[in-house]
Amino acid sequence: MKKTDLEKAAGNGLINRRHLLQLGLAGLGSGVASSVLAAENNLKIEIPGWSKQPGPGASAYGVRSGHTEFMQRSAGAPNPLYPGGGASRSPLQHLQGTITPNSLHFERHHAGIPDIDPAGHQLVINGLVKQPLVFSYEDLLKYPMVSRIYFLECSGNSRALLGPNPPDGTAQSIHGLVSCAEWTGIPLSTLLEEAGVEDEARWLAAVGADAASMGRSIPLNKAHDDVLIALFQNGEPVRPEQGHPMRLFVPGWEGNVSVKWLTQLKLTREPVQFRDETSKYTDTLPDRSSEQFTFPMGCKSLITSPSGQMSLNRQGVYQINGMAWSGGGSISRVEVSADGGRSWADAAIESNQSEKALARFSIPWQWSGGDAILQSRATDSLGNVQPTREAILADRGRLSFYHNHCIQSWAVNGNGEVRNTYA
Ligand SMILES: Nc1nc2c(c(=O)[nH]1)N[C@H]1C(S)=C(S)[C@@H](COP(=O)(O)O)O[C@H]1N2
Ligand SMILES: [Mo]
Repeated sequence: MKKTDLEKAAGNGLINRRHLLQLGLAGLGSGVASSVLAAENNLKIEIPGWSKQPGPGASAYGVRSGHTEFMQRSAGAPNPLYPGGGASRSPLQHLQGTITPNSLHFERHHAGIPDIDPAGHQLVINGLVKQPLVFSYEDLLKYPMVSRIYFLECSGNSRALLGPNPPDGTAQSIHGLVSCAEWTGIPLSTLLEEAGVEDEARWLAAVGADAASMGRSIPLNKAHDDVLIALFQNGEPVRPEQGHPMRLFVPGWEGNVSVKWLTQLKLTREPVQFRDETSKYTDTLPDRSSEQFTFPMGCKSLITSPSGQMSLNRQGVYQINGMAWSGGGSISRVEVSADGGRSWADAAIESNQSEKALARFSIPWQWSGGDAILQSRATDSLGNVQPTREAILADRGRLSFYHNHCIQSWAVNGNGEVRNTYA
């Protein structure tokens, strides 16, 4: 098939996605080894060493292939003034699908990871309730549980894009504070019902058992809606990094409210005004007033391939691939541009479009060696459309840095090098 036969979907090389199926690997461009080419050229097929003798047998606990160890979370250097504080980021550019492996789920700790023995841990529900309750881990395991796939995103994710100069980063370094898992646990509404919430209660204060005593206030209507006491993550007990033995999971909302190592839930009339909802996690406006309690994470998407610091080593057809999510619902549409936002084409959504979970999208793109600016723009089931960086800055000014969900622009130059840029 000749280049000219490809049906255009938008400017600068975006093509109709049915071509990806028609072309197959052999049609994608030069230098691609495939079984088809090997057969045509009558090449001799060598039997590799690993096919000639049995390998090791079954094991009690699995580890990943040694050939995939380059996929790592990136943890910053430890800060002696902030023991255990900091974050590690998921290697988004290496992952596919919508579930983040537990070992690569991003982390954000304010005082490190406590080593909690579940046998000595308690969850207390008190405050404005008819009957204060104390649960052990064993008690909670006896309750009926539900399983839901939800993303988790730190509200500080992507903040580097609000600085004056575009950082020369990767999908991981700029956007790696988002991950997605199947969370299994007890609907909080079940436990609240058992405790009996007093009529005047409006808020719920959640506190963690780590040395940071992380506390956050959550409006009671959300607590009754879809909040979980999560005990399992992708089928295994919640990892220590993610809050073992239990965490609050608040779907679609800024990661900070999903309090890890959860030990207390107190029903109150007013928000408690914890440190992390006053001096932190508020958005400072141009007049220096601060917006408090910006809970749902915005409608957002990101191209993960090609992405920052990758390079295209041949001209031809590429599959643009990425992820999209929204705290407001499910992803209903993802558009992609190869000309910096002048023209757009609809990408295919490859995954289930479930509420507050990651979606995976793709679209084929013909790169003919010229400059390009690749962007993606998500729309969610409430009709929210991902904004440009300019729109975010115009709306919020330059003092605010949480909750950035602007469109990411990756510039491709004539050498095929991909860099973060401001379009
Ligand atoms: N107890 C406690 N809960 C916490 C934190 C913490 O430091 N301590 N960090 C919060 C922040 S800022 C985020 S973004 C998420 C990160 O969850 P993860 O580490 O499982 O990705 O946990 C939240 N819950
Ligand atoms: Mo966070």
